[in-house]
Amino acid sequence: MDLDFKPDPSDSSPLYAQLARKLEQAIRDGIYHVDQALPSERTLSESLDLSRVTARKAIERLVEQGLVVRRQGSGNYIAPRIEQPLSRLTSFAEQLQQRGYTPSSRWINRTTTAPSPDEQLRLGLSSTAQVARLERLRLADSVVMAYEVSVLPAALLPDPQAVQSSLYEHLARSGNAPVRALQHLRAVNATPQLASQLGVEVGKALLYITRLGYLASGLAVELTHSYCHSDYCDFVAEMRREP
Ligand code: 16G
Repeated sequence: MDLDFKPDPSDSSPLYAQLARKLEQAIRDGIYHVDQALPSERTLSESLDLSRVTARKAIERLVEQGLVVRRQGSGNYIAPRIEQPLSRLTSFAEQLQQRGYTPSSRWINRTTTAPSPDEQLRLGLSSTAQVARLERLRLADSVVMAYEVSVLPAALLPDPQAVQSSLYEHLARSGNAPVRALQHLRAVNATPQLASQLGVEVGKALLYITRLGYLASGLAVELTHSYCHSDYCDFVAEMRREP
């Protein structure tokens, strides 16, 4: 290993914490690529002359921080990141599949309810219309990337329980996948509830995205609130200057 991960003798903090900090810096500086294997516990301990326990504890800390994911039987890898081009309307499942990850949903709730006044307004619903409400965690492999709540007119999604991993895939089967969307993006701090769902500290900055998706007919099909783990999600916009 060429990188300088050696502990600093003048630093009184525990060796594992020093090593974790140095590895964290290297990851944040982009020294490792997403999905690249982190040096193994053995490589770290042998090359830095540290005990295996120290190397293990340092790696454990990176795992807790969400910077590294463990893959059963093959080692530790730099955690996934999704780069979402803001000009293309894609689903979470598509974004992840493009990058070689396995998308999945951990369901919290799938029900049919009355809409809130805001949902009714934004989805353009009549006062008696019901909505399907889907609340779930979105995972890349085993890593929680986002917490999402999607609200759809019940007329377009009569059976929310039938949605499996991908909402768009399900909607596409009935010809109801959105073809256009308006998306708003801003930063929020994790509330205690969001923090526990995303496995981050309370107050951590999250990307909060609201998507209002429409059918070709102009009918609103989806109002989704996504709270994305900011270490994992990047939004990229290509811009052109008008001639
Ligand atoms: C993305 C969309 C969300 C959409 C979901 C469908 C963002 C910020 N949000 O997470 O609005 O409902 O994809 O994904 O990109 P699915 O088809 O995998 O369920």
